[in-house]
Amino acid sequence: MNVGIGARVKRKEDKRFITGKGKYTDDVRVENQAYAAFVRSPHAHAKVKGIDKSAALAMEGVIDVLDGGQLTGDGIGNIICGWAVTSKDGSPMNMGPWSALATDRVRYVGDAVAVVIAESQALARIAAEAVEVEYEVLPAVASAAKALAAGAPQVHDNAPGNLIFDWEIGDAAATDAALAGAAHVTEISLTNNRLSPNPMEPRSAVAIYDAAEEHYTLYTTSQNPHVARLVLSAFYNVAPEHKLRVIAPDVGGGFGSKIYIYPEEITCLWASMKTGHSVKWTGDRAEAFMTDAHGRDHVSTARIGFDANNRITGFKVDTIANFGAYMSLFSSAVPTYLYATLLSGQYDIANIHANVRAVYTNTVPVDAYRGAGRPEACYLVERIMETAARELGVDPAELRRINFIRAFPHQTPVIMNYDIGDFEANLDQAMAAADVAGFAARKAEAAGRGKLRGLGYSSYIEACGIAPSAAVGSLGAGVGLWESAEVRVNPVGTIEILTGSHSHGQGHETTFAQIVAERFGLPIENVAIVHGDTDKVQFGMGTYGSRSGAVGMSAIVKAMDKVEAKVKKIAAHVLEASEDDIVIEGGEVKVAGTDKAMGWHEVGLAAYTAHNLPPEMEPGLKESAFYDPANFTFPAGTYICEVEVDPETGTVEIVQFTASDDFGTIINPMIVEGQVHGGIAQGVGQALLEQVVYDDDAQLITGSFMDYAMPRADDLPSYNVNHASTICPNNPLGMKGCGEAGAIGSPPAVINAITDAIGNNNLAMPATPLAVWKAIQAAG
Ligand code: MCN
Repeated sequence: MNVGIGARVKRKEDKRFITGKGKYTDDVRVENQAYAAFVRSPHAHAKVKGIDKSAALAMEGVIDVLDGGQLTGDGIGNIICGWAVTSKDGSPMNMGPWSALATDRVRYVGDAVAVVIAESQALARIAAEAVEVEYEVLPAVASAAKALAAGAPQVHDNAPGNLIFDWEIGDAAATDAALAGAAHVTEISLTNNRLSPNPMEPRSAVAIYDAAEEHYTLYTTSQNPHVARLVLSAFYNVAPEHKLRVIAPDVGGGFGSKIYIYPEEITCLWASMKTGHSVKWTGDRAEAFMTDAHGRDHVSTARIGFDANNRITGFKVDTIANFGAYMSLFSSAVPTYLYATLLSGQYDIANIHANVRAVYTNTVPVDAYRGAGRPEACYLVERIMETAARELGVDPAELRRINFIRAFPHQTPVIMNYDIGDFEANLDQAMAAADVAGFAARKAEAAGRGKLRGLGYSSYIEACGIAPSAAVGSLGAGVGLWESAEVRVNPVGTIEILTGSHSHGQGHETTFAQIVAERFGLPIENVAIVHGDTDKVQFGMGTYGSRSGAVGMSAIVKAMDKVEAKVKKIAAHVLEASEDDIVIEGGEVKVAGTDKAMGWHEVGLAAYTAHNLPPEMEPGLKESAFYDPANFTFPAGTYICEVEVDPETGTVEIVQFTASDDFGTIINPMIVEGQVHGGIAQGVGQALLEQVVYDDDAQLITGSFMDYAMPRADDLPSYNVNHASTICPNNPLGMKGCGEAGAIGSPPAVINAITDAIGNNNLAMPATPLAVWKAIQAAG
């Protein structure tokens, strides 16, 4: 059976997942186990005047109640954002202090004030209710626009006017001039609705302190355990790196929300040392809604200019980004380096300028959620293109076609250098697959039934493979995000791949094994993937930004190159041939054109039984590599959504959703399709259903699945997913990421389709039946 590149190999990991044998953090059972429950602020903004722990401490089985004063007293550092963004006046970002347990002030509903450690989870929760916190309630603000207004409540003393930074990219004067001279200017204002990530597995942590060794182990729901260890050590002062092991076992989805180090992980580690117990915390769904980093929450206005031939002359954007109450690890990168740098979309635009203001509010921190910045860019670009097409009276596909970038590499005015693509091929493929030619007839037929049909396009582009050190360095932003891998051939000829990537649903155990099995001609069962443990894997930057294929697998290829070179030397020595004549073929290491061959078990044995090796060669057969990409990869494509709207009720049915994606070389089409399906489901969720709502006092209104609508099977169509690929020239496998595309490309396609159907462009996400019905009434 072909298991190599392009094969639809079933996921190896699914056996344990679908038989309930996955091992998640909450499944970890250790000796001396105690449980943590957090005392959380019910107020969005308040001074903490006092904490009365006595009732909780008096309960039998309560081990301790710890607070922020004790935590900071022990030298535990503040949570910080690691990516510097400098305001246009040269000033650094205003980062407010964030202690894992609040000391004097709470800044959002759910901010942790104290932690109860008890002998059972139930007791810990009951005791947490018994902790009396005296608050002095302060005025609060939830909306970023309101937080910028004069007289708004101040979230942090060191961020006057709640402004974190006021950043710009591109040439303002040239863009203004281009718009002034344009034959037509289209203007749009829109909100990118705030979302809750909702992975199936809530966050969890188990901290184990070994007093004899002064050593900590943390099991946690992390997408990047090595980065967790690094920041826990370097920034938060929990333990020196060599005294801390971080393990991310099976993780039930992350979607970006498990990148960061959260207060609970820091607190559990510290509480374990403090109490002498192992400390476990598993959040419930309400805590997830309250405390998992949210996504999106942008308010933007944009103007785009066209010349008389409908070619874009300039694009100007002003965005306000809600950061919530604190800055988390990557938050500053999201509306800047991951958003504004993609505002050129698929189009040849000479002049772009974007201004981004990042703002504190009394809401939970906002950071990456599937796509992180790129969905916001795509939504703005693709909504304004569709709006412009309607204003200009040009077919929306044609307006895109006129403006597509056709020559590569292409340098945009907002930093990105697109390496390769064929945007027209994706548009053509999507239009054919969606039968756009037959749309008019379908619309007429639907009208006969009293229904409104609409068609919406979205030609998206994103930057994945985060992040080339050179690009990151030139942005002055922080660390380069390379990846590392180790390939170990065991003495019996099986192979272990140790990778710094972390799979939490993406199927790495299968796709990573596929490239190794194919390269060395081994059965896929003989290849194991090891990940998620800082004691086993040398280092890693983890999984986000659809980087594990393009960056993580490239590191594996680099390590395999080294292994192959050594294998050839060993075989040449044992088989008494020239190294140049050794080939790896059909699962054997052979002398080309002869029947002299070694199986992998013989090569493995030779490598470890040193007497078989050339005299100058070290024993063993394992190699490691670090791979730093030369550029981002640029997945792109066109999505076409067709909807039918019931004008009586405003109900929207997606009758057809067609995708044409360019992901470069595809390793496993089945896994890639699954990624696209999942991404589109989340994009449809954003477009039609999902929205985090805080009231004017910054109380969270959507605190459960009763209030926050996730897409269900009957909200989603059967997808029509197609591929038209260009091979990425910047990594050895020619891959581009696929993990976020669906969530990036789909929201504008859905909203463009609904607005087309109802004849009113003024419709915000989520397009609930009520919102759509109102828009229909407004359109008359
Ligand atoms: N792949 C492939 N061919 C390609 C590209 C990728 O076969 N041309 C395969 C890869 O080998 C990998 C999978 O597709 O098995 C996804 O690869 P990639 O696009 O590199 O993305 P990552 O593995 O880095 O995953 C991150 C991405 C992100 S950023 C989010 S958010 C997201 C997503 O993946 N979160 C997910 N998909 C998710 N899927 C699940 N089930 N759960 C999440 O939390």
